[in-house]
Amino acid sequence: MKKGTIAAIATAMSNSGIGIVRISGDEAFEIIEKIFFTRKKEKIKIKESHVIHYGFIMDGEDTIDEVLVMVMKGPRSYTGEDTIEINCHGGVYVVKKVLETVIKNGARPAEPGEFTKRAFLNGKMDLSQAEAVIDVIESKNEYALKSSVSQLKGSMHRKIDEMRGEILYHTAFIETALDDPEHISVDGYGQVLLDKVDDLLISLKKLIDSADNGRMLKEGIRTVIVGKPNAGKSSLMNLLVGEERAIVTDIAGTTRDILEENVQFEGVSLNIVDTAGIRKTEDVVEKIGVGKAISHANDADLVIYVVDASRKLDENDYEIMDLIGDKRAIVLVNKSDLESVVEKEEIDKRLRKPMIEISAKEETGIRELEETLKKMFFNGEISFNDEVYITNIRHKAALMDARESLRKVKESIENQMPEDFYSIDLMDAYESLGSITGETIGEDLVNEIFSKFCMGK
Ligand SMILES: Nc1nc2c(ncn2[C@@H]2O[C@H](COP(=O)(O)OP(=O)(O)O)[C@@H](O)[C@H]2O)c(=O)[nH]1
Ligand SMILES: [Mg+2]
Repeated sequence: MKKGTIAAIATAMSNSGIGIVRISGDEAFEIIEKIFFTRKKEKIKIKESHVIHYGFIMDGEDTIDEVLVMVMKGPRSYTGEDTIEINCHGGVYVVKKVLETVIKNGARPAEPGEFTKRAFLNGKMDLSQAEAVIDVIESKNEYALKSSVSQLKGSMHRKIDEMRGEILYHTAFIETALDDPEHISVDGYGQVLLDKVDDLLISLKKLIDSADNGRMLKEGIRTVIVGKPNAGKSSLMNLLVGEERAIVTDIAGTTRDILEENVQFEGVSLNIVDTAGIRKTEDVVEKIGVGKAISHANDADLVIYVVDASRKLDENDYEIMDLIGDKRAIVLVNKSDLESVVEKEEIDKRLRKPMIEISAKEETGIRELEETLKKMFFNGEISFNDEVYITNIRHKAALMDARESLRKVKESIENQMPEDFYSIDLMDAYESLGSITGETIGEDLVNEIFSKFCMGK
């Protein structure tokens, strides 16, 4: 660990009510005592932990600001070290001046994420919890927040520890038995281990599969509105967003580029993309738009296919139906305020997807759309249970490595290989899982992870 007492501004760099300068390290108390005075310019001694003092930060004879100073003695602090937090007035200039004064008196500027890195290195949290700290900060919806907080409280840590515990137990048993064959027999142990490995593989599969949901919870469900020109896609977009974001006209080909908006829906984010109407066209710009529409539809978690009820299906509709056949999709039969001529049975026969009649103009059918969404993604109800969701690709990769190693163990058992073969792969799985909690990873990777943190965290 890089030594020294570190300091940084922990709050946003914009004018606000208060701004916080945080200091952590052996000299934190010494430094604050050099610059912190009462109104009568008497020194303030730091004795007790977890108290707040009122006073002034001074740079020599200059009074910089009137502040509150919070004292946390290690290990009872975020970093595990002696920590001072100076609450000053929240002006960008004044907060910077306070930080400068702290640095002049012996601290060095912290690197991004260095406070949390120290918390990790000092054993205050494991790596998965440290990573959850960024996730909490970056949470954009209720779900993302809840799953990050659950990880912060150690849900992932416990899950991983449990699996590692099992693996270690069996490896130790094999090793001891091989060392002491007269007293411990490994006869029939293959079957015992096989059952255990199968259990572990199931747990791993569940976690790995949760990554897709985890991503959707964290970043939002990638939703793409497609349909032929003039079906009412942009009108629907505006209705969902609640404002006139997309241009709506009766001229086919109005939307040429894609337009993305984020909508909150019962605690989940939908990232909705409005696209150019899909049709054969010679217009160069529109063609690019159509290409983009198709590629977005391919990557989507959810496709909303808008059909114009007042027109019959045409070749564009058939092309779209081919495109989205195997995607998670909802059919919205729009313009239900007009006389309906579209062949709904034909759509149903081809797609077998939920179909809802709406009118973007009269704003009807949106409730049904929401109900259908809930059913599709959350089995009818959106409730966060304490299940562990994987929201981090690093974790997912490590779980997949562990799965690979356990599959090799399984193979060795099935091929009746000697027992020492098992333990090598078991230990590999143990190591891979350990990289999630940070027990088995190198300094470089640790540094890389924390460098992505924000300043002052
Ligand atoms: N009657 C009726 N007209 C609609 C409805 N939705 C959209 N429109 C009209 O259909 C035309 C095309 O709408 P727009 O949203 O631009 O379609 P897009 O090309 O699919 O984006 C516009 O004139 C809209 O006012 C609806 O539910 N009912
Ligand atoms: Mg449009």
